[in-house]
Amino acid sequence: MAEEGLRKESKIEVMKRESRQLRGRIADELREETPNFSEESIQILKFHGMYQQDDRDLRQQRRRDGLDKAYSLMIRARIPGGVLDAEQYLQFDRLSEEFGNKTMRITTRQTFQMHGILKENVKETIQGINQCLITTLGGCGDQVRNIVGCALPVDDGVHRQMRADLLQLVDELAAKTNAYHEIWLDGEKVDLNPGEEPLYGEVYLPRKFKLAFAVEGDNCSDVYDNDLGIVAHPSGDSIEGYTLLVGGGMGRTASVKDTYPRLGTPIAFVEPQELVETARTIVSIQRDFGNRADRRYARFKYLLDSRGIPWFTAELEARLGRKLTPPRELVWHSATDHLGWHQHGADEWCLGLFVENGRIKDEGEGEFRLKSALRRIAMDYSPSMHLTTQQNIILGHIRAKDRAFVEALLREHGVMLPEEWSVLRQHSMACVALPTCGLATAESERALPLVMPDIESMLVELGLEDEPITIRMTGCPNGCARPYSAEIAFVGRSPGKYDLFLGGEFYGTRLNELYRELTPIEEFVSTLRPLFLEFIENRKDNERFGDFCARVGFEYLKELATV
Ligand code: SRM
Ligand code: SF4
Repeated sequence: MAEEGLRKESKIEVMKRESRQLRGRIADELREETPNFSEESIQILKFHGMYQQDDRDLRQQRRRDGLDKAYSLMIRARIPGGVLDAEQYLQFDRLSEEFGNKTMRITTRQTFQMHGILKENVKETIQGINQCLITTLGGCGDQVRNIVGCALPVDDGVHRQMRADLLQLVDELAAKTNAYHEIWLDGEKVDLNPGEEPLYGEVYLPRKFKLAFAVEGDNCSDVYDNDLGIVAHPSGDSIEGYTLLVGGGMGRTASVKDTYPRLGTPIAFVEPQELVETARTIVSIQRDFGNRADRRYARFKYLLDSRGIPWFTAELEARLGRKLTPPRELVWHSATDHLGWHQHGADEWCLGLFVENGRIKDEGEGEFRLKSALRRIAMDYSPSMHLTTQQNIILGHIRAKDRAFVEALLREHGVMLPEEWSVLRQHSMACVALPTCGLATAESERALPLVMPDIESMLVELGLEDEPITIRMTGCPNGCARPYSAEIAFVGRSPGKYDLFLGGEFYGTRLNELYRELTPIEEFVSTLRPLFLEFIENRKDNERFGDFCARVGFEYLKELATV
């Protein structure tokens, strides 16, 4: 499949090539008084960090009323490692109120998305984001995406070095086109010069490319799910080197059987000073050999599987001009997000807050007002803000004497402290899905909060309420909430129906498998209940739910379900 597709360039490759390093007709279309962009511009806009969408809740009614779709844009920033200061946070807050749908969404790649921005306001929104020194270039598109890593603001040598290396990679691997400045920031037009994109050339990458950092032992950022996972090995207060994993990715198409999720394969250990060159070379191999004919097979994982890891390492060694050192063994003891209070300096504390499915919003008067609470905290205490890859937020650099005030502010706004959420909820994620995602075939962000109380009640009844279990939902098989590495996953297939996957490993090192296709949402609890009963009965010492399902096997579990 992947090889076969190498013959003819896909339509999007042609669009990229003809876009003159991401210019296309965007600037002209911005001046036109239409509510939407052309198909060609939509594709190029992705590279600038935005998606054209329409409100799918309104589609039918508008069609009946003879109206066009309710178009708007989703804008995704690029926030390396998820770190913001309070002023930057407040700028997103202001922009989402003025131009967006008044919510902000922490994504599974620790950045912000704003939804509902009208075409006429998009330029001002981008300028507002840039005013606080954040870009949206690289938020989406066929290039290196937001580089993620553990968000805990630990100020030791290891985390400082990792952050510095992460930023160096952002610098090295980011698109360099001047188109972004020309279009959005009214920058001076420069003549196209062939060196404008030293890494990407004219056609960028065949597909998105994702990188994640972790410190050995703590896989909170799901390194295995990335095209390139980078695991730091500390030695005292510094990093001795990194183990690199290649070819992770979650996306699959339910109807195309030879698309699949894959976990990264450890291939090498590199010293810190070798990291940037090695990462850049890995990206260049995908650039030169990745499938540019069929986008379904264009991710790096398909290149690796079609040509094989030995081919890849040989190519990497040839390009680097040196032999690779074998990877270190990876041992994990945590993958939980860093919720609750942690001390990270002499008089500095951080508070990891659980944000249900990443949505920062206010709901009604006096009830749940997370957005107002965070605004007040940002204004009064100026914490650093750290978005996590599990859609949560950590407020950093809070002094001990302010802790009680911060908690009081949260309570005043109806915001629960992390420990007040169930253990299951703390390990849950859902992708956006409806009404904005054009690819959703089922609800996700709006559905998970509705089904969780019943699952939680069942776990309380069975005495399993303290059991950490990763549980994730998506509105289609694309895998935006990384469902295939969770212990339990509901993957939307059609309205109200989900494929149920089980048996992932808690630390994200084993993929789950399809247990029951097209499970109606009303049957989640009745489907899971016999499995949990069996788990209580037959688990080995401290065995986790995912490991138990994988050990006993689905045939056995399915028999139980029919008893
Ligand atoms: Fe994703 C496409 C949302 C993380 C795999 N993803 C989309 C789009 C843009 C839909 C579209 O193409 O029209 C979604 C926009 C929804 C909306 O209304 O906002 C969307 N993806 C998201 C976010 C916001 C989910 C979330 O709830 O947080 C995440 C934004 C991350 C970011 O800040 O960059 C998001 N997407 C992911 C992840 C998880 C990750 O990267 O850690 C994955 C799986 C990992 C991977 O890439 O393999 C992921 N998204 C996809 C895919 C499948 C790609 C593939 O290899 O087949 C698509 C569809 C596509 O690219 O064709 C997709
Ligand atoms: Fe949309 Fe599917 Fe991604 Fe969910 S998993 S945000 S439904 S593309």
